[in-house]
Amino acid sequence: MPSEGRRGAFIVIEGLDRSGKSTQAAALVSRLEETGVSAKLMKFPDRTTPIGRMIDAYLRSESDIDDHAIHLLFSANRWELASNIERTLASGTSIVCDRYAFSGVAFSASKGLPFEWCRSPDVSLPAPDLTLFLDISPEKAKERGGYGEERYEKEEMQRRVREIFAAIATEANEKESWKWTTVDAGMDLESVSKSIWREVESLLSADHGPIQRLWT
Ligand code: FDM
Ligand code: MG
Repeated sequence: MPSEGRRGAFIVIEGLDRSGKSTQAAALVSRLEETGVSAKLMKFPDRTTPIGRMIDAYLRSESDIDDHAIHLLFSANRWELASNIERTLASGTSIVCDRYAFSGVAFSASKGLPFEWCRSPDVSLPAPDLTLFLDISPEKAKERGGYGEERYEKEEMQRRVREIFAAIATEANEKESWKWTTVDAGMDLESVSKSIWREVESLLSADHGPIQRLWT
């Protein structure tokens, strides 16, 4: 139950493939619940919706979609769940989200689409209260069993994506419009969990205020 009608926190976990995002996101939800904080796991792309199924087919190379069009579908996939995010937070439940709009920009911009263009469809989505960027070198990521078969799981692409994530981090920290923290994801699972929990604990002890809007 929310205490004094306090809204939930919106925590986003970003990073490259094989950085441990999904594992850490699930672990964080469990830890929050153990601590008595109601929490829900979300992930983007959410492949279960009709738009999500189109994205899934694209990622598995079962369909070809223009780079701009697929970018807009990824964004639409967030917009179709935006009111759900707002309702959940308002009800006092926190959200841990595996990827969000930063992945949207990083992956599409790495294909050569203009950065500003990539950002625009996501402007004014609910903004995270905390973004944890799990940083890992593409070499180290590769050691963790290599990439799978999906469209973007290639070392060259991951390298470019990492550079764009770094640019987003710099901008986020300069403007301080939302809190972005880089976590060294090359450490063992336990150490990464500990770093994440330190950040989350300080977030939870602070007052969140109203939900911010992304890039406004
Ligand atoms: N991805 C993810 C994008 O290209 N744009 C987006 O907006 C999002 C959320 O989809 F390669 C890419 C990132 C990744 C792929 O993601 C599938 P998961 O986390 O592996 O399902
Ligand atoms: Mg993947």
